Amino acid sequence: MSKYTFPAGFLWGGAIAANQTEGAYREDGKGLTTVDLIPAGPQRWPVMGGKLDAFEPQLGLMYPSHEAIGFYHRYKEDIALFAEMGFKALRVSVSWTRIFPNGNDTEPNEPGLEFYDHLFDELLKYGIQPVVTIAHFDVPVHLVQTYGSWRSRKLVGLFERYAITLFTRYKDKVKYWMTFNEINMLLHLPFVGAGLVFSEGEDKRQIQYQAAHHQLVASALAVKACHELIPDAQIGCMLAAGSTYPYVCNPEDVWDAMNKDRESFFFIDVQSRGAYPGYAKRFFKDNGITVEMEQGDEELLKHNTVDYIGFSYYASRTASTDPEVLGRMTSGNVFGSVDNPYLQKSAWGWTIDPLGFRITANQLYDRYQKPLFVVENGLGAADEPGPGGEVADDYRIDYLQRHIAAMGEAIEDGVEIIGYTSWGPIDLVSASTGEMKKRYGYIYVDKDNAGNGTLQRSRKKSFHWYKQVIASNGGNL
Ligand code: BGP
Repeated sequence: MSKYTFPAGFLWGGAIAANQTEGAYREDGKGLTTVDLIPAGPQRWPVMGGKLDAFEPQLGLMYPSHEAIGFYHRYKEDIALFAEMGFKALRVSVSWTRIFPNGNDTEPNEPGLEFYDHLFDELLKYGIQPVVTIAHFDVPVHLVQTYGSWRSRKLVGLFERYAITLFTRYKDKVKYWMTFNEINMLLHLPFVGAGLVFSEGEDKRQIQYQAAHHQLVASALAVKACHELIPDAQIGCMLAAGSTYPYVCNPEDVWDAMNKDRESFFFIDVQSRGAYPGYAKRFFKDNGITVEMEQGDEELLKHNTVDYIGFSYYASRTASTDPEVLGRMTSGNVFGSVDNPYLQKSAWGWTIDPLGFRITANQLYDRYQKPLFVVENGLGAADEPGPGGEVADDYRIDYLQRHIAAMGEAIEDGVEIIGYTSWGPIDLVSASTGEMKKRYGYIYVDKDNAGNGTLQRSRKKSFHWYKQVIASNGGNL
């Protein structure tokens, strides 16, 4: 029996994204999107960082996301399983190129709109609230080719039109929205976050911050439109969160850790407080970055701030200014964190830090004083079914149990949290590796890294555990 009390109506559930689950990447008129061009394997990281050779999938490379887990055709079966676990919410994303295959088409693609109509109807049938991310790591490839993606102001209006199309169509079905998934990822994986491709010798930071401004303006326009078109909806931002600790108490490390956090907070400071913070202006000045704004941008940002702070939390980060410590950086983390000797790590080198979750939640609430929504959290592991066919994922239960307890503590600390949608309630394609091997699900999907398997779904041990967590509103961890 846990000692935590979660608010009535707390939104327990899970979170998935179109490109990591749907597959059907060219069906029913869908256009190519940036994520369709990111292969698994050694080319993945260079492409995610903005080195792209061709604007179409390449022969001989693997793109597991093209089929993914076939959610596009199996969503009814999957939603029935989520309903069996008692989900109150499912976070999904809409694939931009199902709606506007080229991003700048004159009319939206009706079959794409219908797919999400059916998806939302199916969720609502079970009383599951759809929580919709408008852009989860995808930009229409046509817009990358034609305008250089978010480096161009042109994307602002096209995104606004896309968002308005969604609000108008789904206003009676969707009451929770989010603009850009992990908006700060634009700085770390620019092709993933903003479809940015760089040529040799370009000033990347200048381009990234200009693109960031365009996304921030686009986000504010979407907030404005959402408030006008669906007055009873809530629309939030989404941050890849995780506090940064100083490696030692040397003030140099403390200052470095603070600035690393500010790199991320910058986006939310604009989206939630409505203005560019002083530290960002100083950073631009010191680094010769000029962010071009149009007249009216500042007013727009000021008056169209988000209703809640959505965030993902997987791990905390650690910063050091000591060259010797920096030499021991952990591999495979996009934030350039150094090893924290107090913490264990997952098989993929992500720190496991439940107290860090409580710290992060407190920090975000102290800073923004707005409701928080935990829209991703979970443990990626290489699950193997046992002899009886069931995955006994006690390690996942342990991770989630400790993190949900930390969230309970944060709520006791006075932090307002409206929901918790753990990442990948059904196994899906990993964003960082592009593979199936790194699994997060309560539901196992029979598909291996080479793409073999029946795609059959089966319940893991954690399925039964999460079901009773939800049934007891977190009382039974
Ligand atoms: C976040 C993304 C998700 C998701 C998750 C887990 O950054 O919003 O799309 O994939 O991380 O990451 P990974 O799949 O690399 O384990």
